[in-house]
Amino acid sequence: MQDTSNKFKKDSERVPTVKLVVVGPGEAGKTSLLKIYSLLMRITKPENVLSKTTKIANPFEETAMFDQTVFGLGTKVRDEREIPVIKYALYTVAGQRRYRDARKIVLNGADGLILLLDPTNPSGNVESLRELQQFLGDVNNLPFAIAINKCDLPDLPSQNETLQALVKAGITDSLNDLNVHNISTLNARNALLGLLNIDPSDLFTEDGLLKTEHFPEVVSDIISMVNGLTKEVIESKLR
Ligand SMILES: Nc1nc2c(ncn2[C@@H]2O[C@H](COP(=O)(O)OP(=O)(O)O)[C@@H](O)[C@H]2O)c(=O)[nH]1
Ligand SMILES: [Mg+2]
Repeated sequence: MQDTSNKFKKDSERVPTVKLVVVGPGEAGKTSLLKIYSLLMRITKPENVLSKTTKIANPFEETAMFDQTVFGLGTKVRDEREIPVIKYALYTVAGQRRYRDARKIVLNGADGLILLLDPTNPSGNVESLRELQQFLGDVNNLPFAIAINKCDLPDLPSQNETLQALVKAGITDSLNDLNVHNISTLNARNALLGLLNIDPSDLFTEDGLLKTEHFPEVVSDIISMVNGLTKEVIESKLR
C-alpha cells in the first residue's frame, strides 16, 4: 500500500483519499447503513475512525445534503506525527426527488458506489439508478457493490424482481453474474443491541473493544461489503 500514485486525490494533510457514496431512493436505508458501519468501526477499530458522522439533515431528520464519515487505513509517521496511509470517506446522498442538485454535487469525484435497493420501492430504485446513469455517464465506469436492504420484511419480491431496476436503468443486461448483498440494517442494529445482554467480560477485549467473534452475520455482511468495495477501489487505483 506504499505506492500511492497520483491517481489518488489527496486531502488537506496530503493523504490519499477515496470517496465511496451510498446511493438509492429516499428511505432505502442509506443513512442507517452508514450509521451501522460507523458504529461497528468505532467499537472494533476506533483508531480507523477519523471523524464523527457529519449529518446535514432537514427539520424532518431526512438527509438534506449528505451524511459523511471518514476512516483511515494503516499508519505512517510524517513530521513526527502518525497519519493514515490511506483514508476512505463514506457518503450517503439525500434520496428525495427535490435534492437532485445536492446529489449531483455529492457524486462528483466518487471513486466507488454502493447501489442500495429498496425491495419495497421498485419504481424508486429505477428512478434513482436512471438518474445515476445520467450523472455519471455509465455507472460501470466505477467499482460498485449492489445491496438489497430491508430483507427482514415479509412478502418481499424475489431478488431478481428487485434487480430488474438495474436492467431498466441500462446498467446491466444480465443478472447472472451479479454479486448481490442481501442486508437488513434494521436486523444489524437489533443484533448489536442484543449483544448488550451478554456478560461484558465475554464481549469485550481487555482494551474494551468488541470481540469480533461476537459479530452477528447480519452485521459482518455489511462490514465485508463496505471493506470489499474499499479494497477494490484502492486496488483499481494502484494498477
Ligand atoms: N424494515 C426495515 N426498515 C428499515 C431498514 N433500514 C432502514 N429502514 C427504515 O427506513 C427508513 C429510512 O431509513 P434511512 O436510513 O433514513 O433511509 P435513507 O433515506 O435512505 O437515508 C427508516 O424508517 C428506517 O427505520 C431495514 O433494514 N429494514
Ligand atoms: Mg438519509
